[in-house]
Amino acid sequence: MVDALFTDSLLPRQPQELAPGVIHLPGWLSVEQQDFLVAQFHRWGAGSIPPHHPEIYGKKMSVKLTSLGWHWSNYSYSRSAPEFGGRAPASVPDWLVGVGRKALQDAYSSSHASYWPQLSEPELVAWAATYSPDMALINYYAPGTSMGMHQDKEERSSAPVVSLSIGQTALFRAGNTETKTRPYQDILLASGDLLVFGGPSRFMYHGVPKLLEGTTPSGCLLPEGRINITLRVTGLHPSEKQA
Ligand SMILES: O=C(O)CCC(=O)C(=O)O
Repeated sequence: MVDALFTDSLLPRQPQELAPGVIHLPGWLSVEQQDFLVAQFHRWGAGSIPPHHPEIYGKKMSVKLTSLGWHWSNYSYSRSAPEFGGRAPASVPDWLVGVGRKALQDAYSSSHASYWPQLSEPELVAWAATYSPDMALINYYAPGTSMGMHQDKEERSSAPVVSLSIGQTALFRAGNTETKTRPYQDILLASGDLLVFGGPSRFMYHGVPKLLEGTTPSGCLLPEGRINITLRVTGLHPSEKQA
C-alpha cells in the first residue's frame, strides 16, 4: 500500500547525470514544443522518405524510421535512399540545430553535469554553440515495439547525441561502452524528456526494451506510441557514402 505511494511514476523526476556524459533532463520540452514536434513528425513523414521499418541484416526493425540530413540503413549513412527511388532526405532545419545547441547548454551546465566536459560556464556555452548536427533520426514506436541494445557508432564524430522523447513513456536502458549486457541502468523517458549522451559515454550501448502502457499524457497530439528524435553529427562529407 505505502509502496504504491512512492513508485517512480509518482515521485518528482529530477535532472540527473546517469554516468559521465549521460544527462537526463525530465520535462525539458514544453507541451507546445512537443505539439510542434508532433506536427513536424507528420510533415517529415509525408516527405521524400516515409517512415518505414528498416532492415538490419535482413530482419525488419519493429520501430519505424525516417531521417533528416542523411539516410540511415543497415548501420550506414548515405545521402539518398535507394529503397525510395534514390530520393534524398530533407536537411536538418536551422531551428532544430538550435534545439540541439540549447539541449547541450542545458544538459552540460555545471548544475547538472559534474564530470563532463569540465568546462567553465562561459567555455561551455561557447562549446555548445558550435554543435552542428547534420542528421536526425526520427523513430516512431507503435505500442508494443522496442529497440535492441546497440551503439550509435556510424558517425565519425564523437560529438554528443541529443535525444528527445514525445508520447508514451519508454523504458530506456543506458548501458556501458563494452558490451550489450550489464552493467546498465534503466530509466524512464517520458514525454518531453531530454537525454544527452556524450564524452566517455558517447558510444555506450543503449536500447528501449519497452513502452509503458497508459502513459500518453492527456492532450498529447500523438494519440499512441512514441516519437524519439536523435540529433547526431555524422562527421561525414556530403559527397561521401558509407558501405
Ligand atoms: O528511442 C530511444 O530513446 C533511443 C533511440 C535510439 O537508440 C536510436 O535511434 O539509435
